[in-house]
Amino acid sequence: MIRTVATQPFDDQKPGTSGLRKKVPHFQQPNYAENFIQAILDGAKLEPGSSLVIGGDGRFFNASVIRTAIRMAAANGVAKLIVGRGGLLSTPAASNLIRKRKAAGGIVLSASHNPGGPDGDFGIKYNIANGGPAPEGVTEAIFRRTREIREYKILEEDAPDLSIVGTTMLGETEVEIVDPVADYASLMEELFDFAKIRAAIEKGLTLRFDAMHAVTGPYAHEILERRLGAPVGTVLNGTPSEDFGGGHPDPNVVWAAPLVDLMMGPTAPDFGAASDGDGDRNMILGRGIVVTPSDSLAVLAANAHLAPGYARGIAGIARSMPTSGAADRVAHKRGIGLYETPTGWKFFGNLLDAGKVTICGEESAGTGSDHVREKDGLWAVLLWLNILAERGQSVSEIVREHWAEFGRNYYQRHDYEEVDKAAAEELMDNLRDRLASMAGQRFGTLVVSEADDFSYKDPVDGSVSTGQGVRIVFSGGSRIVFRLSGTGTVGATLRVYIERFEPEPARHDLSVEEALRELTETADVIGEIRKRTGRDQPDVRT
Ligand code: G16
Repeated sequence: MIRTVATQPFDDQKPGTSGLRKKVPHFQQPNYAENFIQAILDGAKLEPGSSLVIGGDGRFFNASVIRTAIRMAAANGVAKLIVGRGGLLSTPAASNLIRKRKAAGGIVLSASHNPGGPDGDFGIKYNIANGGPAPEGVTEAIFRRTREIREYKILEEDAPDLSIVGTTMLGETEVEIVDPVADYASLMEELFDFAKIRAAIEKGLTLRFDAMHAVTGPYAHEILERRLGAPVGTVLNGTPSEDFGGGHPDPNVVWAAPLVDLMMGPTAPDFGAASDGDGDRNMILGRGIVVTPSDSLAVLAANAHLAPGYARGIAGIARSMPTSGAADRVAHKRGIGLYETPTGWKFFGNLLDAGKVTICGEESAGTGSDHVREKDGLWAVLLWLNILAERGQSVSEIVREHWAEFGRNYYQRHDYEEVDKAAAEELMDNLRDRLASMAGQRFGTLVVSEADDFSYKDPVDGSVSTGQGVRIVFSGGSRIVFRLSGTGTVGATLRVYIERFEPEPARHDLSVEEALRELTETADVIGEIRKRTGRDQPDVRT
């Protein structure tokens, strides 16, 4: 029986960089999640007979909203639902299932790397038929529906038992519960030389993978420990928990500090990695080295041909604008295309679909390829392992050789979190107002060569996205980028991205702080960060 429930629009359901993210209590308001799910189902304009994939990262409230989403999709006439067992699907596994099953799209419940639990964050995003995040045209349509919604539809019957793999009917809708890991693990076996990685592990290559109590635990146990033969205990924090063990499932030096300490210490294994809440981000480490996401993208792009899935070479590379230019140097030297997009994986979809690029990456710990349409944490881990197995060198040797060949882009991102929203917006407006007069200005030894507010015209569909971040470039190529995050849930997060290119190998051993000191000071002068935010220091440096 379909029940039609009267509701009122909420005025704060505009999707951000990656779907709608709010605090759990905010999502728990009556009809809040239902309104957004109905807006997705309306905005997605599904054809009759369509299938949808549904899954999430297992955070607090996931189990309840999954069941609601199933009942609402059934009430709205979706013919078939493919749901991860226990309501779990990593974001890349969801992307893979959408593509493999030719579904019309997917509803993924995740707030990614944001903390979970009853006072933590929750999120809902929609992915389209190519498996990728909905592009702006679709998120705008969803947002418009949230502003005019007056009712939603939900089935009276409860959703089936999600713990049992198999197919049942819910009203007119077929609901198939699938093993969340199997298809994804098979895809990884197609792309990478598992025999070679397994042999390297047998010969003594040691590794640790920190799943951060999040969704990748079951994937990593299956792939790293079972299929690749790494010893039990290789996967740390491998059981998903609703509050991620009380931590932030954010793979960076702050939130994955125990792994970083291990990798910097005397008992470090050869290779370390971590992934985030929904399994799309990654952090890569070697003994004594943390590889920045921007460097990791460049190294993976330069070496991808060593893995069977990319043996024919890569068509091109895409990176988000704030990501360092390290990958550009690889593209230039190899004579392949380099595309600079706004922040957000959704901007890579068209480039991947059109075959213009094979590998994409972002400074925010995301790397991926055309195998799915999301960034993919374990994919990055496996490509690194494949490269290590082929080259027989350490992570540190590979990175240093890379810098010697292509130059080093010193890079750091400074995050000022929970800043007063109005103050952060004024800071950005003030910067924008001064852009036109900035070229030629001198700050210490730095002279501004160009300054703009990044805008992007999609080369495939011609759509234009403006206001994507203020770039200040200095002669010599160093740059500072200012941008407000689109994924925070409290106040505003100011991100300041600082980069300096150093071609000379003799100068590749500076500490990042030392290499970027003058630029960091200049960022405060130009952005008036202290004055406008009242902050002396960023909360997080990655
Ligand atoms: C999302 C997007 C990424 C983006 C990141 C940070 O990642 O998918 O493309 O780079 O947010 O965005 P912002 O700088 O606006 O906070 P995730 O892993 O949070 O879904």
